[in-house]
Amino acid sequence: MTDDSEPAPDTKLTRTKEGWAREGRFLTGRTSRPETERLPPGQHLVKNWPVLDLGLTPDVSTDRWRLTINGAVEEPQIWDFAKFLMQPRSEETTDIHCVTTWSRYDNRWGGVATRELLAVVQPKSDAAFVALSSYDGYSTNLSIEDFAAEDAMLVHEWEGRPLDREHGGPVRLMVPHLYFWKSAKWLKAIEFRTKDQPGFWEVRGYHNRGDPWAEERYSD
Ligand SMILES: Nc1nc2c(c(=O)[nH]1)N[C@H]1C(S)=C(S)[C@@H](COP(=O)(O)O)O[C@H]1N2
Ligand SMILES: [Mo]
Repeated sequence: MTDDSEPAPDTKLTRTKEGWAREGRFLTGRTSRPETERLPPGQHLVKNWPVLDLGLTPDVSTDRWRLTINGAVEEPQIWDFAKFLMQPRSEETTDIHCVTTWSRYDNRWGGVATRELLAVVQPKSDAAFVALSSYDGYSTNLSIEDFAAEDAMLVHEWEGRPLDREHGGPVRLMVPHLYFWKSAKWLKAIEFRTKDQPGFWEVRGYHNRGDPWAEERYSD
């Protein structure tokens, strides 16, 4: 496991993706809606499941995994893996859309719906954003509405098996209506906030929201 205070690495991929944001790479200028077009503009389908991250793969066993949920909530939580498994279970089959232009259809997930988590922690009325942080030092941000999407989940299973470590196991976020960089792997903390806090890619030229059908790839 990597140290929490370790700065995010300046890898070749990180520098390349920052360059894409500056150039507006892959923008088609088209807009489409999920109801009419399953594949968002500028995306292509893949059958395999690529691994994308900062190049660190934290080794967090289910024994040592903890999820801290705090900030503007009535009932802050620290869940261990057993407590996570005690929450009502959900299953969803969703598509993945990565900003680097690959999409993958029909991923079957098992885990806990974000709506179940919201029911437990009870966000205060002025909580408008969530800040997610991960065991590799990664961070990302969502509006509370996007976090609360009906099909958004904290997932620990993929295709009926434990989620692979390289894909964010033991537990990652899965928010299917936004680009996949919003779906933090190796989830460590969820902070409910009254003010937004842009994350790793959001401060490096990527869009604050990231709707694939509106091609919200970059910040301008
Ligand atoms: N903790 C963490 N979560 C992360 C990332 C990361 O580097 N660290 N990368 C994001 C990006 S850019 C993508 S496309 C997806 C990739 O998930 P996958 O490797 O399972 O395909 O994870 C997202 N979540
Ligand atoms: Mo990505």
